[in-house]
This record gives sequence, structure tokens and C-alpha cells, in this order.
Amino acid sequence: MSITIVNQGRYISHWVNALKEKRPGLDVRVYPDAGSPEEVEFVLSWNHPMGVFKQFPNLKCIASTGAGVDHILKDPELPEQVQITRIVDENLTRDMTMFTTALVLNYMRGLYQYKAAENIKEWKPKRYLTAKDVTIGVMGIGELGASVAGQLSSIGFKVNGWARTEKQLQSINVFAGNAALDDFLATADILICLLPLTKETANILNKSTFSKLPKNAFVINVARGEHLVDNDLIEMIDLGHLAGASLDVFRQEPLPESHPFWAHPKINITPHIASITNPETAVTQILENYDRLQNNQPLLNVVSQTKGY
Ligand code: NDP
Ligand code: OXD
Repeated sequence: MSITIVNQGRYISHWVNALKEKRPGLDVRVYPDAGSPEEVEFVLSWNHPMGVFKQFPNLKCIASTGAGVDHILKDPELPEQVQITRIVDENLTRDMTMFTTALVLNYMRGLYQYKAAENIKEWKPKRYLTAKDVTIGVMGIGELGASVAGQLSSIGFKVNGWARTEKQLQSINVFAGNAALDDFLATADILICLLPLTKETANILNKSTFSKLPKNAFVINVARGEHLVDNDLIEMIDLGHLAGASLDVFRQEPLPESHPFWAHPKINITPHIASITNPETAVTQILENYDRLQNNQPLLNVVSQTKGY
């Protein structure tokens, strides 16, 4: 059985090298050079061309090269009975935890503003927020969100989380379900979105949500661009209800040059780099699943197609 990479432009050669280094002799193919369609059973994928999977009649597993699987599930012609897996990796989790912590501290200490001041040689110390002044709300308390929440709590923030189901976490108060959303939002001076993109969570960062946050709240979106209603964010910042936002993910990536986010003084942009899967470490779980599939064993990190994550 081969592993076929179906990936539009994201680190393809890293994956090929990591797979071959870890398992010399492995038959690794890169779509469209996948051989005969009947031979494709195990695919490693990121942003595939829509509809491509239906041409593989024996496809059994699509492994996302990232934590998210929305890019796979949005395919209207996804074959039934195919298992979909995702990456759960301690490096990915650690990188996301560090990145979001950096964004929180950057905002609280005004580092972007001091960079702008430096450009005009302005010496103007400002009062700043400290951890005890700020409650952080993390939307999505899964692999990544729980780690982010734990780290921020350990450096002195009060942290609340929001998830679909109830959970007990040390020092994090978790609000569960839609009925608890407004109470959760009312506490969040800094809101971090780490939800998967599903039918339920699309457009969740909208005007109504923002209006329930305390005045001057700051929004961090490191999940997916489709969680955010772009114009609602700009409107709520310009009305003075939100202090600003840091965004790592966008509806269209790369973010088009004409998009108003680029020029907005209170919106910070990074190019979807919060946490990138490292093929050298993640390849171990891919190969484990490749072996399991051949031995008819249950796969690791399978997502529920019903839940969408
Ligand atoms: P998980 O599946 O581990 O966690 C998802 C969390 O979201 C769970 O706590 C889940 O609740 C909660 N959730 C899902 N649906 C709802 C809902 N309708 N209402 C309330 N809570 C909900 O995902 P990860 O933590 O691994 O990843 C999260 C996302 O981060 C990825 O899907 C991806 O989009 C994004 N990401 C972004 C990266 C970047 O570089 N910017 C890098 C990696 C990931 P419950 O626990 O109850 O099931
Ligand atoms: C992911 C991502 O889902 O990089 O892993 O966005």
C-alpha cells in the first residue's frame, strides 16, 4: 500500500522527506502522480482539489496534515466510509500555546504600539494591564485550547473556557454548550478562538457575540477565518466596543491586498503561522495509522464526521 500526498502547496517535500527518512523504501506518491486510482488507499492531505477523492474507489483513510479537518469535510463529494484522521502532536500544541501567550502579552504590554512609536522616535510610556486585571476566555477547550488555557492560568490570568460538553479542569472554569455562551462571553476581557470550523461554529465571532463581551475586549482568532464575520469585527472596533484584534487565519488566504484588515491600526495580522505541524514529529502517528489500517486495527485521532471535528 502506498501513501499518496494530495496537498496544494503546503510543505509537500518536507512530508515526502520525513516519511522516507522514517521508513526507507515506503512507496510515497504525490498527486497527480498517484499511479492508478485503484491503488490509492491512504491519503495525506491539506487543501485538496475539491472532488478529487471520489476518483479513488479503494480509498480508506484521509489523514489531515493539520489539526483541523474542515478542509476535508467541506468537500461535497467526499466518499462515504472513508476514515478521516487529524494531527494531535505535543509540538503543535506547545507552539500554539506559546503563540497565543505571545499575542496576549503583546496586546497587554502594547508592544505593537511601541514599535509604531519607535518608527517616529516617540518616547511615551503608557500604563499597562497586568494579569490580575484580565480574564481570558478560550473558546474550544480541546487539545490546543486546554493547553493554552492551562498556560495562561499558570502565569496568573483568570481563565474561563467554553466547550460543547462539560469538563473539569484544574483552575479553569469551563462553560458548556450554547446556553452558557453569553455568561462565558460576559467574563472575557480577551477572547481566544480555538474552535474547529463546523456548521455550528461558522460565523460565531459576529456582532452579537462581540456585543456580549466587556467593553474594550480584545479578540484573538487562531482557529479559522470562517469563524469571523470580518465587517462585524471592524465595526465593533471602530465603535469603540472592542480594543482590537490579532488574527492569524482568514476567509481567503493569503489575505487579499485590498482587504481592510491590512490597514486597520487596531488589527494585527500574521499569515496562518500560529502553529504548523512539524512533519518530522507528526510522521510517527501517520505511519502508525498506515500500519494499523493494514492490520485492520482502530486508527488514532479519528474525527467524527457527524460532529465535524
Ligand atoms: P479539538 O477537536 O481537540 O478541540 C475542539 C474544541 O472545540 C473542543 O473543546 C470542543 O468541545 C469545542 N467545540 C467544538 N464545537 C463546539 C461548539 N459547537 N460549541 C462549543 N464548543 C465546541 O481541536 P484542537 O484543539 O486540536 O484544534 C482546534 C482548531 O485549531 C483546529 O480545528 C484548527 O482549525 C485550529 N488550528 C489552527 C492552527 C493555526 O496555525 N492557526 C494550527 C492548528 C489548529 P468538546 O470538548 O466538548 O468536544
Ligand atoms: C491546522 C492548521 O489545522 O495549521 O493544523 O491550521
